[in-house]
Amino acid sequence: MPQFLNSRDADFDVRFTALLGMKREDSPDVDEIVAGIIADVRARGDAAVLELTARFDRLELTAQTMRFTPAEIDGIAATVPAAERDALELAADRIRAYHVRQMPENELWTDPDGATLGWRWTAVQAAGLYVPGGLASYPSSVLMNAVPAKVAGVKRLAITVPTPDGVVNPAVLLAAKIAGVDEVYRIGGAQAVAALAYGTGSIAPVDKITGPGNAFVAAAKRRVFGKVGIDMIAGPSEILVIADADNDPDFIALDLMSQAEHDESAQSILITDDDAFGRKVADAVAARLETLERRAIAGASWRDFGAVITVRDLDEAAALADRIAPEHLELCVADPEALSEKISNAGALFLGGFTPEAVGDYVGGPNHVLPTARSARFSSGLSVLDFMKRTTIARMTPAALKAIGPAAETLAKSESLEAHGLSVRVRLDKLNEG
Ligand code: HSO
Ligand code: ZN
Repeated sequence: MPQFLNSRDADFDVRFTALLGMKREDSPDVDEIVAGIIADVRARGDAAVLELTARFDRLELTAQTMRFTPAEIDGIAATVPAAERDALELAADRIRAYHVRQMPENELWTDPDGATLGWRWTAVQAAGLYVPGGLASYPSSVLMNAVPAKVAGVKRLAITVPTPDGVVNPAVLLAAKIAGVDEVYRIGGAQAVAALAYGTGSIAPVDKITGPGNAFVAAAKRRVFGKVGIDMIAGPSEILVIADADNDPDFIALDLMSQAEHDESAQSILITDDDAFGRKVADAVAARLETLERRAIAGASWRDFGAVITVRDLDEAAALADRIAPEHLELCVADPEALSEKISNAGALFLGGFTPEAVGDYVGGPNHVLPTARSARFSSGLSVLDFMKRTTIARMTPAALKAIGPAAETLAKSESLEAHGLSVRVRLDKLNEG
């Protein structure tokens, strides 16, 4: 049974605060092991990666066979059923169309002092995308990472995907192909992250690494941050649904279960202004949990972290949503737009009763790599900007330097940085001579 909370209850605030503070992730401390793996890859390059792959993935590779050839990718991708291929293509098209609109503008203007100022956006040269193996080897996540990178203009995009015992999800390779990925390597774990960050004899280093992974991958991403950029360290999935009594309880139950089935540590919360409706949704969840294929995972998530919260009105729901700062927020109410304007802390919004969150996981267009663990208070989902950087531009005319240079000189003096001040002064002197 999930927790039932009611904002009218005296202990509501204490219980709600406890819900927010729940520690959901029990990530093992693997940092020491990861530090050793990274050091080994830095020192021995390919040899280390190949040895670790043999040990962890039971796969004997060489520097040559580490990388899938284009012919191998084509052959394996061709085994994906046509319906799945069509769906991936539709998803890629929609994700591309959405992310093209995120492309930022360069700016350049001349201010009243005569200074020309602005900035210019450029793509990172090379990016690496980590794709998990096994159960969470999601082709949709390949698209969500690779398509924005290519839209941003990343020239070289490399994927690493572990293939334990040589097994790979063919749809992952097809998604990589559809997205225009340039290189795919059969490696995983901290050794793959290290290879992408530092390079080996046969893998050139990248500038930015994105993509989800297990505790080893997360620790490795933290460790290589600074040498390369990283996206974020994603935690278990979350969904908050705000729904009024005009919904079908079974629809809402399935929306809650769609994230619960990701992970035993996922969190699904319903906020409603109708207590009886909340009970009906909980009953519908219980019924679905009898048969869902992933009932063990979804059931554990719902039992340990699920919650049904009854509030007095939707304004109260909006205020609670902002405190939760969920990864995904569904607004299944009569006027979702109006309600959405009252909420600012959410990774992704899904408006109205016909927008199940799962549509956003696959084909809506917006990215499904989103801030978790309440980080939507200060961060955003993956976008083209994650694969770009901004260079500022300044050009002074002589008149502009005359106008603003003396203030720079004064500040340089106050900071006791003589060469700073002199670099301005010698130019001003020359201008004053002329
Ligand atoms: N909902 C997940 C992403 C995903 N769903 C991939 C299905 N496949 C992110 O929270
Ligand atoms: Zn999902």
